Amino acid sequence: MDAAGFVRSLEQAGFGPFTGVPCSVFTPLIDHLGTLAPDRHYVCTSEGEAMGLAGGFALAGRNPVVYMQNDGLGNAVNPLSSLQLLYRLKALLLVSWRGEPGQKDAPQHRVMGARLTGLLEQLAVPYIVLEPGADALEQALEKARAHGAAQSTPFALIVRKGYFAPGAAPAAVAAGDPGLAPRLDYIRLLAAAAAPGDILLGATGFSGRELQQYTEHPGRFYMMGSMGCLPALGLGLADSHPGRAVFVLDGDGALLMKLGSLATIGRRRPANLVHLLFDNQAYESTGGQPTLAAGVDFCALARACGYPAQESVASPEAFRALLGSLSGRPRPLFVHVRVRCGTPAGLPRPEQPPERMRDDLMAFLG
Ligand SMILES: Cc1ncc(C[n+]2csc(CCOP(=O)(O)OP(=O)(O)O)c2C)c(N)n1
Repeated sequence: MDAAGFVRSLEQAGFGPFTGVPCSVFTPLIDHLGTLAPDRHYVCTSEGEAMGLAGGFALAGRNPVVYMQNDGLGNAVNPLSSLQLLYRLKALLLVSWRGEPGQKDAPQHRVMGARLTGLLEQLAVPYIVLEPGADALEQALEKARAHGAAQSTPFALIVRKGYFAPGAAPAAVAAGDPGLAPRLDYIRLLAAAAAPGDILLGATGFSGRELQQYTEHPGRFYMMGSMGCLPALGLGLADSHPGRAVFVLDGDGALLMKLGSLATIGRRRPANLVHLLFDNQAYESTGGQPTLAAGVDFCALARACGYPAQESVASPEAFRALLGSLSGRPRPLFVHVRVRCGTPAGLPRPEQPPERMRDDLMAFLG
């Protein structure tokens, strides 16, 4: 399906504006939405927030569209149940079907992939699995429109991998500043400088995959999925292992999704935690869609939340110097690293199953 034609069909059927959080299934769609006026497409930070925004549009008599990965449906369940379904507010949900049973996909999609339709049924959100073609879309939109008119509650279109035809060179892709170094340059420096007993935690997105694939540090752990949860996971480990330094390798999309963890860490102030934010201003691993990071002063946020020290770094040389002086710095230390998009071609997904990664880390921790 051509993304521009898809948006045209939805808008002609009275749906809009659009908001949501990316999944690679929607890359051509979001690239196209990025070319529209900002009041037709709102970039936002989490699926739950997107449902709040949709609630406002629905109260204003509009028919908002929220796109999300099925993993992100978890974030949307709370407002769905106590906003949209409670107040009976319309929303058209576009939910990707990662981990569809019988299809090959990354492990983090297995549980939700198998439960997606059952979860929507439990929530009493009717759905259609979109079949290819304009006629199937027209019929689905007619059902969604009729449901909204009769029930005034959300309706979901489940979108499979490959539904959207790849677009031309995306106008909205945030490649970042080409004068900056890529994230992997920093991850390699960190892994080489870390003591053997340190813990290195990589977030969902490319920081975790690069850490897992391109370093050998025995204390590394890749948290695939559970986007935004890594700083809190790091705090749990840091407080349980005060003798080890814990490095949290975060992404800007992930941190923005659960910004509250800055306050949780800032209150507890673990003296062994270093929070590294690799800020490429993009959801790079789902196709490079822009995040809202541009213009956000992350060091000021960390300071305001109680981190006693913050650093901004924009070159591997400065990072190397910082690593050399870590022991003398107050912690938790927040390090804002400006990076450009870019990861080695063919970055593979880890072959170890998640349980194996858990076992490896727990064995390392003793
Ligand atoms: C709750 C939830 N929503 C959406 C996704 C899909 N997703 C996986 S990685 C990612 C982008 C993460 O962006 P960022 O933290 O900036 O890291 P980068 O991809 O740039 O490495 C998204 C949107 C997800 N896994 N979970």
